[in-house]
Amino acid sequence: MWFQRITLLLLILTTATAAFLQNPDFESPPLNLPENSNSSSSTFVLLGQNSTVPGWTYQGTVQQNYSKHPWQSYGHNLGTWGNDEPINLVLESQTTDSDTNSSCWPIIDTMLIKTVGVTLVPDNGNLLLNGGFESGPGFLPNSTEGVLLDSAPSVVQLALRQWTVMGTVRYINFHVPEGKAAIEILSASGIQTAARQLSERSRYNLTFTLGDANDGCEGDFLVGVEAGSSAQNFTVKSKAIGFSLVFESTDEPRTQIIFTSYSAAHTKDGVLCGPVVDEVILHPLGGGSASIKPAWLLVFALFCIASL
Ligand SMILES: [Ca+2]
Repeated sequence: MWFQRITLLLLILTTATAAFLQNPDFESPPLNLPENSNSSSSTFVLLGQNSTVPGWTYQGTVQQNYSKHPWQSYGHNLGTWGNDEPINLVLESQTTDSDTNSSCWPIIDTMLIKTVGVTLVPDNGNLLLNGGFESGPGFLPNSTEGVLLDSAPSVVQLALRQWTVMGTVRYINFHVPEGKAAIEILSASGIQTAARQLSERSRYNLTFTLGDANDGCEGDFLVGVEAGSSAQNFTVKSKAIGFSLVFESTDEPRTQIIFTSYSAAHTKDGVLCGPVVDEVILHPLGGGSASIKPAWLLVFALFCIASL
């Protein structure tokens, strides 16, 4: 079986709707190939001026790639648009001063657009939204490598809702401690979220699960956890285990919750890997609801009424 992919040298563009892309995996072969091209004997086939890729237009130099490589999937937030509103999806490689003469360029393959709900609902009194990482980018069918998430200039550009990424993390759907997704923190990277409207000078309990993704990572992991003014390091073995950190809120309007991996780990194949975090839950110490500000309760009550 051929694996057909596009080498992107300048710019490739398609028209998309919220739930549909034509030829998202480039399995429909290009048309009107130059006469001297032969995809059965060549890894790369240069597309001619009159060649067309179903569902796509392109500018610059583009090649069809028939080889098989190890791949990495990335997730990105595309923002919002109206129902049935067509959009242009543009993928463009960019040069830097150091590689203007480079002959190596990115290869792209399957694209998946997943719609997500507008509102996240608090889960079982958890003061953090999306603490179980269940709202994030989609996974490609039969994919086992997860989805890489890089740090983004703005939180709205990140496909993992309510969290920001420092460095690079992997969104995974395998060997997950809870639900259908979790975060694997790669070397020297981290994730951060914020709890809002906590009562001042009140004590809270942050619980979370740490483990590994069963992906061949070797050794123990050192994970730093910060909550408000409290910070503690945790040594993580392979088996997923629950941990907790008690902290006292400050008078800041937002209390930052941060997980950082201090371990530089690789699998035996040389792929970056790291500790997995899931089930991040924030509760007032003692489990009562008195530590939630009345304004926050009012917002939640209005949301419930609006949902009826
Ligand atoms: Ca989860």
